Amino acid sequence: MRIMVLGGDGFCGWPTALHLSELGHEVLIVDNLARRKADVELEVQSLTPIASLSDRVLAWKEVSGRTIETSTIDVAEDYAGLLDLLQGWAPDTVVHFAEQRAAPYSMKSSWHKRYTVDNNLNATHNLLAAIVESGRDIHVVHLGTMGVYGYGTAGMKIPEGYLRVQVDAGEAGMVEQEILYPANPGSIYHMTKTQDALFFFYYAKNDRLRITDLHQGIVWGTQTKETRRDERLINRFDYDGDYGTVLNRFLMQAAIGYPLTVHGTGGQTRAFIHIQDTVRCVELAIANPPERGERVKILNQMTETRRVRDLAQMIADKTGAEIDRIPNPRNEADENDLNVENAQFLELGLDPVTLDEGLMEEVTEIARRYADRCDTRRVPCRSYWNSGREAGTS
Ligand code: NAD
Ligand code: USQ
Repeated sequence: MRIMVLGGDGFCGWPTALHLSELGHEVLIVDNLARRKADVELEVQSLTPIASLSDRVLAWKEVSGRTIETSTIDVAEDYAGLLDLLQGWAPDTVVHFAEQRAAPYSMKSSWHKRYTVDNNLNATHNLLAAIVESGRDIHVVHLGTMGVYGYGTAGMKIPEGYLRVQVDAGEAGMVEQEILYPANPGSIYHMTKTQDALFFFYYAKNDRLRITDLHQGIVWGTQTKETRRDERLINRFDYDGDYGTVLNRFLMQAAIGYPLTVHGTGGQTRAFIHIQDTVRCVELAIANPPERGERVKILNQMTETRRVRDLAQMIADKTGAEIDRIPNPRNEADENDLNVENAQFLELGLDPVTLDEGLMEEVTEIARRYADRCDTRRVPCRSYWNSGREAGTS
């Protein structure tokens, strides 16, 4: 298959591009390197020393004999360039990772809010409009987020995208319907993903585009089977207060002797998935597209749920790390239970990697190896959800 990976230089996109190439697909990475530029803006760098995109693909050629092509266009701004690629390179599938993905980054200032909205909505909408204009039957596999649902329910499992509801239709009695699960974003970033879901709903209905939306939990780990093959293929590792995600941050903090930064009570429960399972899930989603005319296929891409304070305690017990409870910069529920349906990927053959399987050790080992690259001034989260959170009054 010919597969374009939008955002293929990023944390999830790079290992996915390698995995798809290893499976024998033709791969084209499209990435405007915005993520590397954000590191410059934030005066931080990936904990792991990542090679440039051109060195990465050269190294992959040396190691595997396979070619990955690249293009550095901005898919949110260069509509004509994107259309040219869809028509000229002619992909069967486009995997879409090309969005600004950090909730704290999206909340830093009005500029960051506007950039996140402009970038994410235009990237997604340009892709959909360009596929229609190209006239090609291209399957879109998009990386969405568990955060489109919010993190609480009326007590049931969060279903995969659609909610069965009964509405009172008066004389017609109770009518059953399936609706898109109500959106409940917790940041500007998450809000863009709920808007993406509406774009998909519309284009699947109006233009019969084949679209799969993967509502992914927090990705942890750094290496996959392919990125381990050569130092120049190493994946990025974000540890800073904007882009670092909770489990990788805690593992890295423990490795360098920095107290674990639990926000608030740590009662927040979230869904998690290891990066090796991310690439496997994308493989499975590509192999199992919806039919033309079918509604958007939505799968929950996560393998387990954990409470933040339990993660911190588990890591503290293993490593002796201290736990630091800090005022929560985010406006989010102090405590929530989370129960998520993920039957579709299990039925497709996903054999989940879980936290108990030794891969936490690998993250710790990587964090220790590159500890000298860590700037501890960049560890605290300094992005506040609102003025009350900043002042510590709400
Ligand atoms: P990332 O920031 O590491 O990668 C995104 C890539 O997209 C970057 O390389 C960036 O340069 C590129 N990009 C952004 N805007 C672009 C544009 N306009 N044109 C071309 N390229 C552009 O993020 P990631 O962690 O790899 O996440 C990838 C996707 O997966 C995101 O959409 C994110 O919402 C989703 N996701 C990530 C996680 C996670 O824990 N990392 C969890 C759930 C969902
Ligand atoms: N948290 C801490 N301490 C920290 C960092 C985070 O307690 O040092 C808490 C946060 O307050 C939050 C939870 O941990 O309650 C998760 O935060 P996170 O930064 O790990 O994850 P999040 O902001 O939700 O975003 C990440 C990815 C995003 C993806 C999302 C999936 O950056 O791209 O969409 O996970 S999900 O969370 O399932 O919506």
